[in-house]
Amino acid sequence: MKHLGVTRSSLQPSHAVITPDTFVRTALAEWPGSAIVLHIAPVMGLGARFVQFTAEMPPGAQAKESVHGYQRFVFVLDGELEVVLDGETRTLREYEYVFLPSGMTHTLRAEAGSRVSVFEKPYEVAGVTSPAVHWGNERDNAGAAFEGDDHLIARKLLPDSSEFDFMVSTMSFAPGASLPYTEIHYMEHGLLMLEGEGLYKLQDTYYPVTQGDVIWMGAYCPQWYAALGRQWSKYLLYKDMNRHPLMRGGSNP
Ligand code: UGY
Ligand code: MN
Repeated sequence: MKHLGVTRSSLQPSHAVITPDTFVRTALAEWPGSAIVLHIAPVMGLGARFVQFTAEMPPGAQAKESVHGYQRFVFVLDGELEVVLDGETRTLREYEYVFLPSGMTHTLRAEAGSRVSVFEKPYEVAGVTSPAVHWGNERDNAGAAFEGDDHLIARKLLPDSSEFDFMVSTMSFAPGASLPYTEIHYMEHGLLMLEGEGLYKLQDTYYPVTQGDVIWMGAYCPQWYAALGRQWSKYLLYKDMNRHPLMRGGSNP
């Protein structure tokens, strides 16, 4: 839909839909040689408190931990990513991931051309133990029926523990399945459509969405999704969790 500037991308005060035809590749110092598509960031001016980006890494490209000490969640979309930590090296392939806590020294190295989805966030201290490194494979996670609907499977990719100040999940919908009701909650979301297509209702607008699209949903943005097409659809979903809302939004004492 490049013709005459037409696009499905739309930025609104409570949400944003960002489609691949509008992606701009840029660079980050911590990711030399990789093309970075920075989808969601506080500089949008809409209130986002985290960063979501896709790193397109040519073979051999490397990345280091954030010099600012941000927590990092890295999910491999395709390719092969070697992760080197203190005394531990693992190679992650499609749909495998790692959570790297604040300040954890590490190197990420693309062993083949790779695309990775990354979420970063400053850790919010809350009088609980800080989280440790966590590895996983989305495909090994059986998940659970969401609110009793076995045509809608939620897979939590991190432990459901208050040590973590965010959760990343996948939500899988059979064609025709939908969220059971319009959700309104104080947590925000970052979303990447991994598979399939459907209709996302955000605030008062229904958006057709498909594989590769990104969505930001701000706090309290009314949200509902229904899957269309002939195959299951699946999205990767970031959500801030387990922290008091008065400690949010940059107004910490
Ligand atoms: O749990 C959630 O917040 C999730 N169901 N939201 C969403 O899919 N938009
Ligand atoms: Mn939600």
